[in-house]
Amino acid sequence: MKTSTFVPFAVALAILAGCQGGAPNNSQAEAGKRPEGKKIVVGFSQIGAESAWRTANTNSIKDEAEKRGIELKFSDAQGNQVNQIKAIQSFIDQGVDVIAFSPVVETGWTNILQQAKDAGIPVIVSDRRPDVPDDLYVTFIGSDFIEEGRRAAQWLVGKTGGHAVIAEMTGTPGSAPANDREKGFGDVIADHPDMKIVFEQTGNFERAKGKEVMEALLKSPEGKKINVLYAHNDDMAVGAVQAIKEAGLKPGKDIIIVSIDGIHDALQGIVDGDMNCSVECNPLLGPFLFDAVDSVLAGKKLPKRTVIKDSMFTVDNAAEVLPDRKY
Ligand code: GZL
Repeated sequence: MKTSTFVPFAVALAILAGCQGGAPNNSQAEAGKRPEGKKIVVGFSQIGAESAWRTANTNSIKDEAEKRGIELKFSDAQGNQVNQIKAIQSFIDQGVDVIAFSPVVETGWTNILQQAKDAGIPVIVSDRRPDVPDDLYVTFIGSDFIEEGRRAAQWLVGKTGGHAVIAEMTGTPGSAPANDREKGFGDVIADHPDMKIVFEQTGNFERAKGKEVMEALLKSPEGKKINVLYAHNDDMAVGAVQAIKEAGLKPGKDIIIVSIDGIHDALQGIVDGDMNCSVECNPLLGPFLFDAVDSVLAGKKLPKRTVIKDSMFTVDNAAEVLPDRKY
């Protein structure tokens, strides 16, 4: 991504609603010719249902489409890129007005997105970035995962005084959040020679896998050395907490736990003292997505990148946020 605009949620919505001008592509040029009363049809290819974050993301998209009277053709790929590509192909064949998707991994999208472009169907990228030329999608709406990784590491430096033996539980291999959260975290701890990552393994963003990986780690020599777990999402961290407890250790104390997403169960873990920090990654992208759909169909120019503002939760603020946490 060449241009990156970091704006708060409300401001980002204003930007999406107010963008003017710009050369619409042929489908946008057709926008003025939509038959009266014809519903907007959006095809959305979702990754799957691997985490509480993903469920909240799906619910936000479905709820917003219903609220706006948009016909949503929704496909759950069960974590499989081939299924996502098939879904996008089907949306092209059906002649939907707009295609949106969250790419499970960064690579392998150029061909199918070129077909969407050739068919004159605008593509909006939600959540995760694909590694494709900028002209193959209209806009990318999602959080800055590198910054999330940096924030997790910066918090950990403060918590540990720059001394830590770290296990890193990574997200889906090849996915933008896994790549970027690893990079952001690594860039910060590189400045602290007494902070070392001694173990790295994927839990695929899944709670059960997070528990399995931690169970095995605690039985290994490295498991005796670590005093920090950095998990690329809260679901894996919550799974790891269960394994740490079953091994007779105190999560949040014997092993400091920092993760990303800001889901309810992580905030509860922080309040209970089992976890220590969760960097938020806002999943409620539905309003952004459908404002962008409206703008695209109205022929308005959109920023290539809209970065969603994220918060961070620790023992200082988790309790006040928890009661109203929707996901
Ligand atoms: C991040 C999103 C990630 C979440 C995980 O935007 O793609 O995928 O961090 C989810 O919980 O599975």
